[in-house]
Amino acid sequence: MKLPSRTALRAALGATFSVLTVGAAVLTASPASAAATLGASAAQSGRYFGTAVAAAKLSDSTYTSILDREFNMVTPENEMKMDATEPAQGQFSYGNADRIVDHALSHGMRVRGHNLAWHQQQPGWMQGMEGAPLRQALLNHVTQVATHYRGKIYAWDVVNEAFADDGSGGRRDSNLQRTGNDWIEAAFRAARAADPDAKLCYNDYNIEDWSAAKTQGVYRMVQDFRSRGVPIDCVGFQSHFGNGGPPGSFRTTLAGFAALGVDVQLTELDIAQAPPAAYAATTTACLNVPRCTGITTWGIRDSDSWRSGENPLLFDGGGNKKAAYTSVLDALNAAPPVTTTPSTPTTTPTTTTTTPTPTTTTTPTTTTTAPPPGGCSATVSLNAWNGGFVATVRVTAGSADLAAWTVTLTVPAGAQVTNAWNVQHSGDSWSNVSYNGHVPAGQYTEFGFQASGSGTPVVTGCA
Ligand code: 9MR
Repeated sequence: MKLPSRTALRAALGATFSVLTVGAAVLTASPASAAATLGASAAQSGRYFGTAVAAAKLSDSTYTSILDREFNMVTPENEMKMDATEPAQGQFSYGNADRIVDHALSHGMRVRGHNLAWHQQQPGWMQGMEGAPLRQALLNHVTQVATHYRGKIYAWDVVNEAFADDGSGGRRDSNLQRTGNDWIEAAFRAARAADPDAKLCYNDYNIEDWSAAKTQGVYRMVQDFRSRGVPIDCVGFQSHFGNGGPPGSFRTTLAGFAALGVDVQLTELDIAQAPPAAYAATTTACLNVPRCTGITTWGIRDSDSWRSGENPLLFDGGGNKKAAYTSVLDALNAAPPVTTTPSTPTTTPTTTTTTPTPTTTTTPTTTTTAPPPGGCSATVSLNAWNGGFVATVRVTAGSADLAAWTVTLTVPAGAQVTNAWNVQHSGDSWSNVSYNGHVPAGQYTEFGFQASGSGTPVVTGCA
């Protein structure tokens, strides 16, 4: 995309598969606990704060010291694009992207994959392709890249910027679009098959204003995908703003998409001249929408920005915090703590609903029990931050259907469970609730809980 000369510029996001929420508790967060970094302050309300990262800058110690201190989500700025990962057809190149992913994961950050399909940044061999061969090449690309990173990606921008800027609310013309209007859903299905645990997002710019035709066009697509079971979990709002900041309807837009059952995220935030009030308004728009699960700025220092002439980021060229940094930090620290509202199981216990989204971070850790034949096994994925964690426990049936299950799981000493969902528990015994006891052979269900404190929950049994 080209840098627009006007004010509003661009936008990206993730959803969560969970069943219904049971039980509730309120985290206590006192003002005295105001966090000192963007990542930690976002974590207090269960969100993340991320940045775009360029592999070439990982050798710059000023850059990495800010990155490692402040952020807990990373988006490779260019290194996962199609031209970077498949420079010759069928020959994949992951060196620079791997360096970013390795840095992020080894520093307790998560990764947003950007992106699997885009009309721009296509490798030369693809630019000249059309029709069925292009469709096949696209789906192979999605499959190969998502498979390479399987298990390492929090959310993928599966498709980027596929809608037109002409006020029609329709699709953008491109060689990909000309392979058939179903190219986007085909890409999402291929991505889900390759990495079932990554959240799959559509990412675009100039979709922040609820009244814009482009916003409504994307909304209709997401609505259609949700109604037909196309696997989409999230929408990314790039949020490249002029110095006026976000449109007044931004919160409405985020809430409107979230109501479709997807998570929403601000994926490429930058604001011309970085007015503190505009940054605060943008941050607050996200904080006011429970399913707005995180914010990513498109670079760290002004000198790192694709719009460097407009000084649009939170750190100046010397790596110093700008006034906008403080306004974002203060807004994040003012956010209410995570709460989960109890909900009643409905007639369709398999639907996805409330998302106690485990957002903050550290490298997910997993513990497993051996699956006894005919019994069940349980694995724990952990997303931890300084002072707390969210555990997601997957209960997998063995060779026979489960009618009910109980996982024996010990919470680390000193940690205190503040809320749990899809489970009833007493001491170390965690059992199914009314709607998730039946697990067909070889299938799984998940429950989760949030805790203050630290350490790793240990599973010692599943029956
Ligand atoms: O910041 C990116 C810049 O370095 C690249 O030259 C450009 C083209 O690949 O992409 C920029 O990032 C874009 C992002 O991938 C998608 N949304 C718009 C971003 C700014 O152009």
